[in-house]
Amino acid sequence: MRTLDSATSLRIAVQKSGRLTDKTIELLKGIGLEFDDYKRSLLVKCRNFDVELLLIRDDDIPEYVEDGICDLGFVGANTVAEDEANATILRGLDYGVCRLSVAIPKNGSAKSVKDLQGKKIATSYPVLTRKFFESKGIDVSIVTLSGSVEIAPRLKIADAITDLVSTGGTLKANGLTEIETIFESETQLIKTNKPLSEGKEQLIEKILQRIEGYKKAAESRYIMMNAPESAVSEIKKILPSLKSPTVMPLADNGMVAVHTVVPLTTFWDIMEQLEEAGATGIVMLPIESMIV
Ligand code: PRT
Ligand code: ZN
Repeated sequence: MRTLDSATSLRIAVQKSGRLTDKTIELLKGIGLEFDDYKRSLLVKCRNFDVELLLIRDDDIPEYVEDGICDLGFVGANTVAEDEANATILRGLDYGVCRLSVAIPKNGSAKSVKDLQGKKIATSYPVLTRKFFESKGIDVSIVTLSGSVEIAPRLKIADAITDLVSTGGTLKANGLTEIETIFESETQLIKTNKPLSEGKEQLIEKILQRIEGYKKAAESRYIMMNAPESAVSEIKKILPSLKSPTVMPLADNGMVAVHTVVPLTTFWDIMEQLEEAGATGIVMLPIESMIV
């Protein structure tokens, strides 16, 4: 059993309670990290790796990683960019997807961002917002609010806003229209730029490889089917598999079982083509993880 010395454990920052928490915990468990209830403690040690999770507000994550208090962090790209954090983005993760957009009152006089010249813009993202308007050569004054930005135009605090949007429901409910996207965001895994021990670097490499496999598995399906032996060459042409499919003889004369892995995006097209080629009893199974 490995000893878990907090001075040397790889420390990973995770949002304590919010939109990114469940998916991040699911991902960490999915790549094989075992830990106890993360809801009751701020610092959670992994049982099977020299890793500990620090559960904090998402806004604090870039700074903690920049300062080397945490070695890795899972946080929205919007937060990383707004903080202008000095950290390395290891990879994007396809959850927490949203965009930072400019929105204006539906029945207001402004119709495009150009019409916002000289106006007040409310936002929780002053850095990204300022950069955007500067890049367009539009002079605006920025009103920084920590939340409920969508109400600012109705309260006459601002003429327009920039805010995170996912479904667009919040903007609509507040009589606002999205007119331009400033920044596309998803969750990112970031790494400190402070020097790390060889052991930590190796562990990070391992975590990255496992995330790769976990993501690939989520995007793939294992498929099995039966087919007449004579149809195998046609079936092979249809299957865009990573390697050649496994073909096994069945007890029935002239019949074989074909097993392989296919990308989820093409699954339904492939299924129909396989049926036409003579495959029967096609079964699709999710894959928990795979080495890629
Ligand atoms: O307490 P803590 O500070 O940790 O959490 P928080 O309240 O600051 O953040 P949280 O949990 O709301 O969001 C964390 C991260 O999730 C954000 O930084 C983004 O990277 C990502 N994310 C994805 C979103 C959204 N989608 C999102 N829709 N963050 C916020 N929203 C809000 C948005 O601000 C607006 O109020 O949801 C509303 C719009 O949603 P729609 O669906 O109506 O368009
Ligand atoms: Zn926050």
